Amino acid sequence: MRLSRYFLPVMKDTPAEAQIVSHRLMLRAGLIRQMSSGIYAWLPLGHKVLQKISAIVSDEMAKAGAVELLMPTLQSADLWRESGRYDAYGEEMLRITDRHDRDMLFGPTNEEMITDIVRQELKSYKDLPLNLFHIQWKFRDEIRPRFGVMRGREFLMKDAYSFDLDFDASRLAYNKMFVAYLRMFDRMGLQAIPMRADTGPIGGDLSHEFIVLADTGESEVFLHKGLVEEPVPTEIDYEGDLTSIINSKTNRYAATDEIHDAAKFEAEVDEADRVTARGIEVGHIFHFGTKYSEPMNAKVQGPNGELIPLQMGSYGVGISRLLGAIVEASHDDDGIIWPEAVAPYQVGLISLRPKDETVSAACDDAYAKLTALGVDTLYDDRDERPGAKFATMDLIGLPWQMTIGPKGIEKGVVELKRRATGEKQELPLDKALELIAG
Ligand code: 5CA
Repeated sequence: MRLSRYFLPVMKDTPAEAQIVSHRLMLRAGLIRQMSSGIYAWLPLGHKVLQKISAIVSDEMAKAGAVELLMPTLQSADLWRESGRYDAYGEEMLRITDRHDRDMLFGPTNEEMITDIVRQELKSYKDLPLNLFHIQWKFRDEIRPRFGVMRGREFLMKDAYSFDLDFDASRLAYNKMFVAYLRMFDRMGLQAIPMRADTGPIGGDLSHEFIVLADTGESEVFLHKGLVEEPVPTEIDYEGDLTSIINSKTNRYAATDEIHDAAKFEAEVDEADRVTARGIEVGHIFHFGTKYSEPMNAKVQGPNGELIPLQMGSYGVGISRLLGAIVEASHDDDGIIWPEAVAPYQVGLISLRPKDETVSAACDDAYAKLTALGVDTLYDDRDERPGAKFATMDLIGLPWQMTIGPKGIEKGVVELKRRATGEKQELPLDKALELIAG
């Protein structure tokens, strides 16, 4: 992509309304703009990261056996009356009336809707297990939207829903999602620590939050130091035994402030191993059995012909919140440092003299070669001062910067900079391409 034809409105100054670094950097780097309180437009660069994150989430869901669909944002209030949550959900639900005076709502989550879809189609235990997920915008009329996309009113969520015949099968579905979450956050360059949590308005008997440690996190967390260092397996056999992976991630003390037990923490964890920190909840998984299937009459025929209510769980990831969490976890004074897997472009190509024909020809050549190698490149071909170009590239945080100017061309080299370390080297173009593509 040529920057001269792109839409990247960066800001030099720190926006006054932003209290935390990720919000400031997301505004400054031209990822988002606020349209009203807690509602954001995703500008091209931000939109691209959103898509990268969504693709990783979808991929890990598919590997764990979940199947993607897409449900609407608007829902009928009647479904929520069936489950009993229409009144219980309270002020956070945005209620809408259509022209026929029918009560609608902008979905804050989809347990009722997916239960409705499934109860109409599933007849027999032979149709199980089933796990369906979608990535769709949600609306929650948060009393205090803040920290940019971290606590928005409109936000993008991945929500998966599992359906099983009995408790054991349902726990297996929960475990698969648990492990898939470890993988997906790890692929995004994040260390997300699972913690037992309160089930809140979703309900149920078991839930875990996945928390990224960051000073600006909204929740306080307490955990054993060893959990931070626990590695995530690179490949997972979902047909194999997942309990050892889960145990290694849960057999030491870890709790959010909601269910923290100070006496237990002190008894179980040596003082030297105690971590008290702040964290961002990037995912939350729930096992709630028949909480929705009973009242909504979602049943299948069991092996002996009897009708059995479905055992369910739901599994959420805050996709738009993840951008904020990743920026909190990965930035420096100059701007964002995108982990490779979620970076909007892999390389920023900087032309030092776009008006010089030789330099332009060399840059166009490098751009064509990068593109041919499948390397997504943002090519700064604008007629701007080099200083401003470098500052923009550092701000938007692409993993590599390749700079081409008249001096380098004379020497037969380009300059390659690694954004994460600041390390620079001069080398011939073909060597630089090898390094980037390898
Ligand atoms: N139905 C369940 C799971 S599918 C559910 O809604 N869970 S949740 O309420 O915990 O939300 C799932 C994830 O969405 C959270 O872990 C969080 O990462 C994200 N999220 C929740 N509220 C917001 C918000 N206001 N702004 C941005 N992300 C949010």
